[in-house]
Amino acid sequence: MGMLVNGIWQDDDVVGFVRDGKNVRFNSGFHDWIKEDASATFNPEASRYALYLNRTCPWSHRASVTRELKGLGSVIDEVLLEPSMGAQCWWFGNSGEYTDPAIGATHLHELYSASDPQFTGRVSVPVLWDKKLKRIVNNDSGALARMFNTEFNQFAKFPEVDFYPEALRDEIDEFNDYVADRLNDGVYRCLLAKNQADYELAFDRLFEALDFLDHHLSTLRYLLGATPTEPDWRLFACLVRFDSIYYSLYNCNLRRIVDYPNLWGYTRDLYQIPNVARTVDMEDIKKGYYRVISRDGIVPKGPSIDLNEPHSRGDL
Ligand SMILES: N[C@@H](CCC(=O)N[C@@H](CS)C(=O)NCC(=O)O)C(=O)O
Repeated sequence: MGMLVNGIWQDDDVVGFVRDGKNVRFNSGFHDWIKEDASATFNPEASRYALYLNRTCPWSHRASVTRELKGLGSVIDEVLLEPSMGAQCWWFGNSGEYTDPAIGATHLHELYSASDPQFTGRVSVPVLWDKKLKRIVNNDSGALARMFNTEFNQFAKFPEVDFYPEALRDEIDEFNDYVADRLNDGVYRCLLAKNQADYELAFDRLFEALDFLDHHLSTLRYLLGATPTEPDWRLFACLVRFDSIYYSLYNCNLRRIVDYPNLWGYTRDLYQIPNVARTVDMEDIKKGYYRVISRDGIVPKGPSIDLNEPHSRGDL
């Protein structure tokens, strides 16, 4: 897939950064934190930061949905990249629809090497760019969602929305890990397994988790009760892509989400929260995955899924 080594793009991955069925997650690279503190390099400010992402990526999704639901749309810019990867990973494409307002980059890796000319690592979305210091602040989706949740409340339209409430932090951390391991990474382990046994193990762990979550959500509206928290958005990002992408393209085909009564209602419930739908572009999602991973690049027309179908999760 390719990566940066000492700030230079190269087409092959180097040892320690090769993705396969056993290694699916790597150190993101940039871990600075935005904080209201006179001594901090990065303070919360309106119009200072830009979130780079595309609609394909489920990790970007947790940051973009937090930005929407906190009401930070006019505080933190959003810069979209082309949904499908090019020869040098994420890029702005050649349709003219996507451009980089910061440094006129054609590829995302240029923003990485502009931030750290010696950067070695994978070039991933999402990325939070500081327009003032002209560098990446952080490229870890969990950290970005957390910062949007807690550090921008003075500018947020909905400061009262809290996806990491103090009283639930231990349970949230636990569910975050479970969803990351079993679902977000679990589908990739199915895709990238190098042999039948590894694939079957990944497949069984994935569906065991979906069965467990379907049961868990039979009595609770959201993972931790009556309001959504961080792990709900991590799970949503996987579930909303599942039937269109992972079921067919990633060989995760024991059951679809529409076959799980509770998970399917839960996915619609989250989707129908105001402003969530604008973070989901199923056509872009399909293009992003199929054009790159399927052998012929053909994007399937189906399945036909109605995320707006009413749900009765409000009764729980
Ligand atoms: N560290 C990242 C990982 C995100 C991630 O895996 N993004 C994928 C897109 S969905 C990516 O950009 N992959 C490119 C690569 O790893 O080379 C995070 O959690 O924010």
